Amino acid sequence: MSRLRVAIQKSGRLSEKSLDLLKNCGLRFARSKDKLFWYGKDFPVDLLLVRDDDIPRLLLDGVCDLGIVGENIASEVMLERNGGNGLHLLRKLGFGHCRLSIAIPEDLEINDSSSLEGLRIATSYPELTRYLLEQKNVTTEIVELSGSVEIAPGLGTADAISDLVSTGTTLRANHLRELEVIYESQAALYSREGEVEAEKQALLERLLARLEGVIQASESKYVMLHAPRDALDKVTELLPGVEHPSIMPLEGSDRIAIHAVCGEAVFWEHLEALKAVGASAILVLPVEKMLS
Ligand code: PRT
Ligand code: ZN
Repeated sequence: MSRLRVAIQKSGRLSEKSLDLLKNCGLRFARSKDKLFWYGKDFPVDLLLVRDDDIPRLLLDGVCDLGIVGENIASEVMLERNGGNGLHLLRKLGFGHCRLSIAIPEDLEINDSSSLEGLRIATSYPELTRYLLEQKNVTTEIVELSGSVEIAPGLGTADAISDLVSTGTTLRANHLRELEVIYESQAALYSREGEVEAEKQALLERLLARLEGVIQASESKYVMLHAPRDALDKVTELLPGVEHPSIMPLEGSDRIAIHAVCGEAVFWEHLEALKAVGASAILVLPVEKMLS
């Protein structure tokens, strides 16, 4: 019987969320001693725990069928190995958000990337940076560094950097200013481009349906409330991302109970607006599983 092999990051920013996501899809693993290969117990999906940089290559080489990795790494390796092709993005996963930005010393008077022409840019993403700047018709000298890119301008080995940013703290600490975002990234599930044998394809589709359910459930809330019968339209309009609410009469009252799954975030502002049109007893509950 076919089994799917999924590569995830062993330890780092994406590890815990990648594993949680697969566990929430009902996957259970027997951990092996070397900790690199985890055998799937109830569902024929095994895990390979590796460095994130190796994941796109393991997919391209056919060692794994699926991989969870940042789009930044997948794009870099595809450009390096395959002219930008070879992997198929199946689903963005909603975590590991960051951006690849050009940053320059605070005192350098440049206002956009077109002024970078001919300058030296330090980065751990040489292919992606070169490709994205070429798209903007800017030619630079790329200085490839494997880490601590942010100190290159201070050391005089580069004029600017192209690096991942999330909060911007690292840039500020190194007296750098974010000039331009050139690429947005988040963790995503990838497969290899091309045909897959039927049995594996069926397994993949089952896993994807569960994944979709888990992601949708985590973004959804179940809302219950009471409201005047004639406020139904207003209430439905105010519930974020709702299509078909359930309506139930309340015994001996001109009020009704409304239950709905909200597909978008529910904020205090939404609840206050609902209260203002007459809603009461408003409850917001998490949704654990969902299969549509
Ligand atoms: O050991 P291994 O090779 O597996 O891990 P790694 O050290 O290469 O990667 P890791 O765990 O640091 O990051 C994994 C992935 O997380 C990256 O490929 C991105 O897709 C994503 N990610 C999200 C980030 C960040 N946010 C991030 N802020 N990756 C790196 N950073 C670094 C950035 O390089 C810079 O040094 O954090 C610093 C900037 O952060 P702020 O918050 O100061 O702006
Ligand atoms: Zn890495």
